[in-house]
Order: sequence, then C-alpha cells, then structure tokens
Amino acid sequence: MIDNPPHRVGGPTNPVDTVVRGACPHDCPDTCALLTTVENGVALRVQGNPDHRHTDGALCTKVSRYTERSYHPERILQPLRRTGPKGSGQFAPVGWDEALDQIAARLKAIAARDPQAILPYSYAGTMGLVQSEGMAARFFHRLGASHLERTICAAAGAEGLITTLGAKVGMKVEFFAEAKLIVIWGSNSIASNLHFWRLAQQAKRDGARLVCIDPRRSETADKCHEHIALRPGTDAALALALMHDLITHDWLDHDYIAQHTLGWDALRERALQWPPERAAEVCGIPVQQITDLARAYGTTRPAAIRLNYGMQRVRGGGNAVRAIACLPALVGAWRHRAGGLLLSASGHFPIQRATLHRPDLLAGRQPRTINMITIGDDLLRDSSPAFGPKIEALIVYNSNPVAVAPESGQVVKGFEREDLFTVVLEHFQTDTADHADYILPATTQLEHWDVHASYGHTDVLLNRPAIEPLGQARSNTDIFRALAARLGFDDPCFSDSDETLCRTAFGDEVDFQTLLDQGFATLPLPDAPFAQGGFPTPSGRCTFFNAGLAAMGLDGLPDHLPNFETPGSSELYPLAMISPPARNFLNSSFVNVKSLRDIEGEPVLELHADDASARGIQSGQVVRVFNDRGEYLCKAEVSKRARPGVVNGLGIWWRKLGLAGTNVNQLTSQHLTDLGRGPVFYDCLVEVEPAASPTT
Ligand SMILES: Nc1nc2c(c(=O)[nH]1)N[C@H]1C(S)=C(S)[C@@H](COP(=O)(O)OP(=O)(O)OC[C@H]3O[C@@H](n4cnc5c(=O)[nH]c(N)nc54)[C@H](O)[C@@H]3O)O[C@H]1N2
Ligand SMILES: Nc1nc2c(c(=O)[nH]1)N[C@H]1C(S)=C(S)[C@@H](COP(=O)(O)OP(=O)(O)OC[C@H]3O[C@@H](n4cnc5c(=O)[nH]c(N)nc54)[C@H](O)[C@@H]3O)O[C@H]1N2
Ligand SMILES: [Mo]
Repeated sequence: MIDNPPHRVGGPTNPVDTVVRGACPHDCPDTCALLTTVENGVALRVQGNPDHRHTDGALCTKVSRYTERSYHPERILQPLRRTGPKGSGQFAPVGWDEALDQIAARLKAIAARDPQAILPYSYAGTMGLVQSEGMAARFFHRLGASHLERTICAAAGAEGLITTLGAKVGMKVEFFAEAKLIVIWGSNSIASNLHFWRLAQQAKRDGARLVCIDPRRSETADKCHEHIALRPGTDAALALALMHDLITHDWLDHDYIAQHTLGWDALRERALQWPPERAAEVCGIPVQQITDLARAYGTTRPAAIRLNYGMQRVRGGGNAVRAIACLPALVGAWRHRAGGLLLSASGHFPIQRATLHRPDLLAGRQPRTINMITIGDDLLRDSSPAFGPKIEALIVYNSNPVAVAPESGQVVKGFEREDLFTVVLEHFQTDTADHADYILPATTQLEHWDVHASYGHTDVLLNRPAIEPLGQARSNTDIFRALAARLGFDDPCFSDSDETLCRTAFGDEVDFQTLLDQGFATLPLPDAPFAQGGFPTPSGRCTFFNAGLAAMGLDGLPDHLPNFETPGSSELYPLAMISPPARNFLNSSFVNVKSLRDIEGEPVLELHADDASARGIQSGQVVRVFNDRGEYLCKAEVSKRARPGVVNGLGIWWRKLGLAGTNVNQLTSQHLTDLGRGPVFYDCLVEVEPAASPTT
C-alpha cells in the first residue's frame, strides 16, 4: 500500500504517470536514488534521480533493468512447500496460513529444546535497514536463536579501518573530483562503483593522475594512467614499501605525524624493513612501479586513495587495510578535503541499531555465534560442548549462500541434510531456494518501504513503495511479524509498521520530513573530516601501533601476511585464482535476468597466454578448474586481463545456470582472515586443464 501520496509529475507528455522516489537496495557503494514511473499500478521504468547529486540521473545497466527483474516470469509469487528430495527444486503451492502455521510449529518445537539450534542466515540482498534486519533481528533476539556473524564481505577491511582510523569513515566521495592523484586500490570502479568512476574521470579531465592497483587488468585499470598488477594478497608489502620510500626521501608531513598519529617510531622501523626491492619480489612487479608510485604519492597534493573490498579477501586482508590506511597520515593528505582515503563511509551514519534490532529482547540470554563463511562445515557438525547444538533449522533471507559462500561442496552437503528444516524468503528459486522446505515469496524494493545508509557516500535515502506487492508476495518484515504472532511474541515492537521502522532507523538524527519530501538527506559532516586530526579512535589519533591488538597477542603494527595458499607452495595447484564480480551481475543477483546474462554470456576464466599455452588451452575452450575442494567447468578466455600465474574466474554464477552445476565457490576455502573473521575468496590455488569432453 502506498501510505503517502507519491510525487506526481504532470505535463502534456505524461499526464497519468506517477513518479515514486526510492533507493536502490543493492549491495553497492553507490546507493542510488531511484525514480520509478508508475502507470495504472504498473512500474514502467526505473531511472536515476537527477536531483540526487551522487546518482546524478544515471543508473548502472543492472538496476536500469529493475522492472525486468521485478516482473520476471519466474518471480516466486506464492508460498511453496517441498515435494521432492532435498535440493531437487520440486515444490507445490501452499497457502500462507498453512505455511506459516507449519513453520511456526516446527520452530516452536526446536526452540523448546534449544533455540540456538535455529540459525538466521542473511546478508545484503537488500541493504535497507528495515527489510534487512529491522524486524528479523527482533524476531531472532526474542526467539534466542544463534547469532550469525555477518562477515562474508567486508569484515577484514572494517577491522583494518577501525583499528587504524577508529571507525568505517573516510573522505567524502564528492571531493575525489578535486584530487590530483587518485589511487584506485583493489577496486574495479567501472563495474562496482560506477558513480565514483564519474568523479575520477572528472579529476582526470582536470589533470589528475590515476593509478590502479589490481592483479586483474580490469576495465578500470584499462582507463587509468598506470596499472600495478600485483599478486593477490600482497598489498601490505606494497604499502610498506611505499612508506619506506616516503621515509627515505622525507616526503613526510612531520607536523601531521607528530600531532595526529600514534606509534610513528615503531611504524618507521617496520617500514624500513621493506625496501622496494623486497616488496617487488613479493608482489611480482617491477621495482620502478613502486618507487614511481611512492614519488607521486609523496609529492602530489591532494592525493586520494579509493580502496575497495577486493583487496581484503585474502588471509592478510585486515593487515593490508591497516597498512594502506596509515599512508594518508604520513603525507598529511587528510589536511585537504580532496585528500585521504575512502574504503567505507558507513561509520558516519547515526544508525539507531539498538532501537531497531532490540537486543534487549534476548533478556540476558547469550546465544552462540556462527560465522556465515563456515556455514558449509557448521551445517555438518553434530552437537558438542564446544559447538553447542547441531543446527536444526535455517531461516534464509536476503542471501544465496549455496552460490556465494565458500567451499560450496560442503555448503550443498549441509543444505541437503534431510533433517535440516530450511525456510527461504526469496524473489526467485535460487540455488539456495532449491534446498528449502518452504520458499516464502518476498517483495522487491518497488513493493515495500525502506530506508538506507550508504557505504560509498554520506546521504540517507528513503524508499517508498511504488506498486502493490505482486501476487501473494509479502515483505520480509511482514513475514517476521506473522511468525512472531504465531510464536506468541506479543511485545508491542512486533506491531511496528514499516514506516515506523523507517523513522526508528535514524531516530531524531535525520529529519524524516526531508526524506519524505525529497527522498534523501545529506549528513552534516565537515568537508575534510580529519584535517585537524580528531580520528574516532580512543586517542583521537590515527593509530599506526595499536596497543589493543598487541595486548591480544597480535601484531601491534600492520605487516604483510602471505596468503594461506601462496603460489609455489603447491605443485598440484600452481595458479592463484581470484573471483571478482562480473559487471552485469551483483554477486549472484541478476544472473537469472536474461538480458544481463546474455551480456555476460557464459562463466569465464581469464588466463594469461603463457599459462594457457603451457596447458594447451585456447580461448573459447571449456576448461576444468580444480583443486582438492572440487571442480568447476567454464569457458577459457586467454586474455591480457590476467597476469601470469593468476587466473580470474568472474563471479558469481548461479550453479544451475553454469556449465556443469557448480560455480567458482566450489573451489574457494572456508579459511578466515587475520582480522574480522572475514572470507578469503581470493586466496585460492587451482589448476586448470582442458575439460575431458568438450561441450562447445
Ligand atoms: N557490478 C557489480 N557491482 C558490485 C558488486 C558486483 O558483484 N557487481 N558487488 C558489490 C559488493 S558486494 C561489494 S562488497 C562492493 C565492492 O566490491 P568488490 O568485490 O570489492 O568489487 P571491486 O570493486 O570490483 O573490487 C574487486 C577488485 O579487486 C581486485 N582484487 C582481487 N584480489 C586483489 C588483491 O589481492 N589486491 C588488490 N589490490 N586487488 C585485488 C579484483 O581483481 C577486482 O578488480 O561492490 C559492489 N558492487
Ligand atoms: N567467489 C566469490 N564469492 C563471493 C564474492 C566474490 O567476490 N567471489 N563476494 C562476496 C561478497 S562481497 C558478498 S557481499 C556476498 C554476497 O552474497 P549475498 O548477500 O548472498 O548476495 P546475492 O548473491 O546478491 O544474494 C542476495 C539474495 O537476496 C535476495 N533478495 C534481495 N532482496 C530481497 C528482499 O527484499 N527480501 C528477500 N527475502 N530476499 C531478497 C536476492 O533475490 C538474492 O537471491 O558474496 C560473497 N561471495
Ligand atoms: Mo560485498
């Protein structure tokens, strides 16, 4: 239902159109403001809001097809109950009441024994604060279910930032346009942060130098002045060598270091152990590239670093972010609004998490925590004193773990357990939904209320529903409300409407009327947040040496930690594989949208010509990519985008839409990062060979 009159645009050309202001729900730094044109209750098109400066009237190819996704003929529009064996994907329609009654009865029975045997599994299918954990967290807190550690994306980098800068904070993205040197580090901006790329191009036109640091020669690397194609997982070595040269050439801002940093002497000593020659060896790049970058970074003002999460999906990801996050303070880059670093801006937002998620509903209980990355192994564990109860029920929403979690062979085995009770709230019959006992049809962003923070800019966005829910779809919040009622949870918070939840998310910190009126509100923040220090650390300083980490027995200083799986460490699997996003998919979302899948074609593995010819592989050939964890078939693409020794398996295909029923995560491992207990998707050795029976 549309509770508020939407914004109407009249005019002779479009007299009956209604335009509804919304927000893109996807897991992307850009968090675009949307305008949905609705006619007779049907959403005709979705466009970028030209009034929102970060969106600037433009959308990515994926989200401009949002109506194709919402009205997709395969959208799940009624509750479904499993009729075949687990994983067979066979379901029959069932009424909402019957489905909810049966789910509630099953959860009640399990909870009577131990509610920790129930696990929510969710991530960022929608980034909306309401439809993600708004009502869900209340429900699971009240139930006393196991906690889920939601670390599958950004946890190592987050810890790296928090231990150095104090929070997930950084430059205001708009000022990148004024920088004279932009280092795009571990980020394929054109694919995954398009609106940032527009700012980088503006800076380029105004004379800025663009440097891209990425093992893959991405679309973004192609368009930068310089591409540093280092080995995966060697970024800390590079950062330390840059510091080495900043020190030996005295390209330092001594005053900034003295006033606004902590642990300089110790960091100096560490960095001096990393002459460029040593780092060049580790990174597999020419010494000159390091010394040139150090000179540029030490002598150009303002210099800005756009870090992204691509570089922290390796064992030492947390330390790599720590090392890089030290750089701006060394040269005093933070003094200028167009200098400094941005990995995530999300720590700037005054989200009222306790009011929204209500951890008080735990009433003193302290459920165990399960890490979402190790779901494969954890689903296969029996009860034990160390682990707690066996996982008996899984409620999945906003995530597709069978496709996106590492070591999918294990994940699938877990989801195939006949004694596991699985409920999946979804738009589509994903690989995960195939393994459900019940699939519940969820609304899309066009059909529900939500409010959004961003990790790539500093505006809050409101999403109003543009159309009524399709078919029998219900919002995540509505489904959790209904389950709460059936479990007898009568706290008034379970009756909060979605609009109330939208208001709760930021409380009085953001003017809700502004959100209602214009669809977005800008946080009041200084242009150059750390020009005079004032970092959100306990000391207010940028923390080079972190005493808290040292007290935990960890390294107080950032260092290079080699990958778990370093090339050369295995004769069987000599190639390092990374699996960055494909441009026209968003993680595993949109893979089933035909017009987008047609652009991507088939799952590909990019290889360097030397690695291909050594294996008798040609472009277009079907190859088997494998290691001890499993195998994956895809099309080889002999490509300049791959550096020698590294293969790029672009993600994340639905298993069932790939060539042989698996995807790249069949090969990735469940190891966790140095900090933050994050994933190591890009720390993975493989071998490649022509597939035994080439298809086409
Ligand atoms: N089109 C599209 N946009 C997306 C996504 C998507 O799937 N598709 N995903 C979204 C999500 S979930 C996130 S978290 C964000 C951020 O998304 P990220 O997944 O961080 O995506 P990218 O910005 O593409 O950064 C990945 C880049 O890091 C590179 N890389 C891999 N290993 C290393 C390494 O060891 N060192 C360095 N320096 N680089 C490395 C990869 O080659 C790739 O070009 O973007 C979001 N935007
Ligand atoms: N090999 C490899 N694996 C990776 C990565 C990689 O780079 N390489 N990237 C990792 C990263 S960065 C991330 S963030 C994770 C992402 O993993 P996920 O967060 O699981 O992301 P998606 O694959 O997009 O799946 C989201 C699902 O949520 C559903 N959804 C969307 N909106 C709603 C809603 O309102 N209600 C309900 N009920 N469902 C909704 C969508 O239909 C979709 O199926 O994957 C990780 N996996
Ligand atoms: Mo992510």
